[in-house]
Amino acid sequence: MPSKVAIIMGSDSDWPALKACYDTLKTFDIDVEVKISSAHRSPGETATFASDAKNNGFSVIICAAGMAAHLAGVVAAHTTLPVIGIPMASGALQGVDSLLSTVQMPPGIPVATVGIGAPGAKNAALLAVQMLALADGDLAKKLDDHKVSLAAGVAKKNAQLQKDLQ
Ligand code: RP5
Repeated sequence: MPSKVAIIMGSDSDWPALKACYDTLKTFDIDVEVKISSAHRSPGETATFASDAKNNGFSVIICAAGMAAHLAGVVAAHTTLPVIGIPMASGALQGVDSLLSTVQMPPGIPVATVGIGAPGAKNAALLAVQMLALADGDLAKKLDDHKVSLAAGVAKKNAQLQKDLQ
């Protein structure tokens, strides 16, 4: 069965920061489903999605939520699939609240928590790809190429800096 990744967000207000996650997964040609489902506002729907995710062909679930962010934790409570949590920078505390809510899981229910907002969203996608690449040689090769392109980008910027400084 082909690998599929779910991106779940607590609100449509999370989408602008989360799009980096979707775009990165698409760069690697990953089959992605995106959904709005809230641990607080639609708890039944969220629990059902998480409980059925494995049977529905998902391999990894990425959850993004802000404020008192319980989405990743609730999803992780209902599945044995790996869950990646992205704290969103919404509300008065701009993501510090959601970071602590997402990362401080009790022993037994892990959530792999990335950084706040769009940078974390991009890393969540890459982490999911790295998980899938454990069983997919073509994907592993794409990740190697990605690392090479990162290094090439730094080298190019450094060359420009040295030129500017002359
Ligand atoms: C969380 O509350 C959502 O994930 C969002 O980050 C935050 C605010 O939601 P809205 O009031 O914008 O819908 O559940």
